[in-house]
Amino acid sequence: MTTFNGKINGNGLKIGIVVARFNAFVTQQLLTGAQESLVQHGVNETDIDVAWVPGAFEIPLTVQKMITTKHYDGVIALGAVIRGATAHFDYVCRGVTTGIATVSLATDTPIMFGVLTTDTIEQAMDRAGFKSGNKGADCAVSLLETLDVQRAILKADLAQMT
Ligand code: INI
Repeated sequence: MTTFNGKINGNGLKIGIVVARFNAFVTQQLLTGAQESLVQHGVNETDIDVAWVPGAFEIPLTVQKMITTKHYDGVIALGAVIRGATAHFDYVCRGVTTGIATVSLATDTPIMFGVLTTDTIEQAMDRAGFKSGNKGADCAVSLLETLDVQRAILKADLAQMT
């Protein structure tokens, strides 16, 4: 039996970040958290590219565009969808969640889901570094771990073939 574990090591990795401008007072905090955490774990600042989009609904297509360039090992998607009085919340949430999952599987590329979906502004701010952690920073660590565990699986597979 083999157990694969990923290490949190960003050396040599190129990372794309797609961030929604809607609720920017929250998403800017998520972005800062992600950038700081990536650099803290060894990613060069110059190897992190950021694309701003109008809202969370626009995230999946832009992530796909980034991945298509083949410049990035993985991508972090950041946004904040806050429930209002309309059903728009549900449509945007559904679009961004299924969109990101579809793009990740179709392109065989890790995409971290750093889109907050909350009932209130306070809940979103809490998760953006104001109280209970920063979802952007969490996504950075999750991405590095996911990339490393994939590397370990591929390495073991190659070793078996030789
Ligand atoms: N986009 C968000 O990122 N967060 C929201 O809370 C939000 N709400 O509530 O409407 C939102 N809407 C915009 C949407 O993502 C698209 O940008 C827009 O519909 C244009 O396609």
